[in-house]
Amino acid sequence: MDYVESVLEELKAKDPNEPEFHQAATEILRGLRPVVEKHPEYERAALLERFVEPERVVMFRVPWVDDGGKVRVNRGYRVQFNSAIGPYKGGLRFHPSVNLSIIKFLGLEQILKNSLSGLPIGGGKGGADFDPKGKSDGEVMRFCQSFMTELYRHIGQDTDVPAGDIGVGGREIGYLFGQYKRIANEHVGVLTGRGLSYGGSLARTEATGYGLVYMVEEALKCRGDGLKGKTLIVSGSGNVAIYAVEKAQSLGAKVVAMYDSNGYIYDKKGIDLAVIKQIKEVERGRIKEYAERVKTAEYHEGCRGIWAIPCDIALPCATQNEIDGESAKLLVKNGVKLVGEGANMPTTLDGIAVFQRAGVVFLPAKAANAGGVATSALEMAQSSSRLFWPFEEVDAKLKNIMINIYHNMDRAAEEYGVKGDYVAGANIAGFMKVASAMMSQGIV
Ligand code: NDP
Ligand code: 2IT
Repeated sequence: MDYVESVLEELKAKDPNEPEFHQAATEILRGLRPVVEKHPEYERAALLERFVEPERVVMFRVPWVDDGGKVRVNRGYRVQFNSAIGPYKGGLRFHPSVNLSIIKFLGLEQILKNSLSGLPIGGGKGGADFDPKGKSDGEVMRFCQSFMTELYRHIGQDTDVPAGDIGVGGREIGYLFGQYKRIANEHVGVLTGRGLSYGGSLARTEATGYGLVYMVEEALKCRGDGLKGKTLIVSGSGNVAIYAVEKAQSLGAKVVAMYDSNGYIYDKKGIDLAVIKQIKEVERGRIKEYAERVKTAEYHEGCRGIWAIPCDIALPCATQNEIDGESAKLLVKNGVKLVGEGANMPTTLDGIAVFQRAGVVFLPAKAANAGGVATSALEMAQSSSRLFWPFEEVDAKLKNIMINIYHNMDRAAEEYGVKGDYVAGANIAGFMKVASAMMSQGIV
């Protein structure tokens, strides 16, 4: 058994109940095989064993009182995975499915994503098995305050800087920041994705979706093509999905389908994003309501059916494992040419293999959705310098970062003999900097 497989075996034996973490580690480590073959010193330094072991894991009780006076208890997490190249950085996810396996897979991905961004940020991730859906603002606030009452002692602007993810948007970041400031007595950039009136950066809200589309446009441009006239499916209807649709439409693409966790809408005339924003950002409603308001649209219960709709480009922007091998085969059969991952690990290992065998251009999450965290790092820079940059300046930096990531992963894939395999390319390009920093810092 080679070095990569033996590390994977050991990891699965140590934590057998972490399937999402195993999946992410398998994708990453197998992509790194050409690197460890070229660098035998990495094995001598047990670099991969150290890379897959978080520097620190914090799990904590989050008690709060609901509107009916009932005491509720959730479980909170922060995985401080790797600080070789900068302070831990990564989002917080509030969703009932959250567990240690999910936070560890997200944290591992985050290390390489943050490295790819070219900015000095390490990898971390956190969250809770709390469901903000159906909760009042007061309940969400009390939950966030309780969560931060424990988390504050583990984070700091130079230590660990959380942000949003699924279920954590502007409202939650506001409540979390308010509680941090109250306890720590400092107004600093300890969280990103803050509101514009208290230290946030312009373009952070749009950054992940816009960044994804900037990379898609660059990949198409390098093939003598562009988004204009293309038909897209964008899954999800949250922060990432909405701003991916906005940018894709502004570049002349037609988005025909989106979903939330209950079902999908299909609007062959092209989705009216203003209606989606009203339902999702203002009313916190369900996507079903779109079909009640827009006559050309159909609504279907369940999510999977979305991948049977013919499209040129698919942008999965909801959650992990939304495209499995079967859905990937359907997309390929219906002519998909490019898949760009807005969500983290939205495609299963089987699904990735289907796309790659079919010659579909596959832009993996850690590269394609890095625009969010990259812009978070720009928010940190603005906080430290106590300045605000105009929208156009942040957006131009974001675009430049996404184009650079695309070419770095493309080059890395070619250099290591796997041209066009961006899964391996992104893993290699992201890992080289982390590996170099870890090797320089001794056995830590
Ligand atoms: P939001 O909470 O804003 O939106 C999530 C969307 O995905 C909602 O439409 C939600 O539907 C849907 N969704 C969530 N879980 C499921 C599920 N199990 N099945 C079907 N649909 C589901 O989150 P974001 O847009 O911020 O995040 C989306 C993805 O992008 C995640 O994978 C996240 O990790 C990733 N990401 C986010 C970044 C950011 O800056 N926010 C940066 C990089 C990656 P419903 O409302 O019904 O639950
Ligand atoms: O997955 C991600 O990159 C995010 N949720 C954003 C993290 C961040 O720190 O902005």
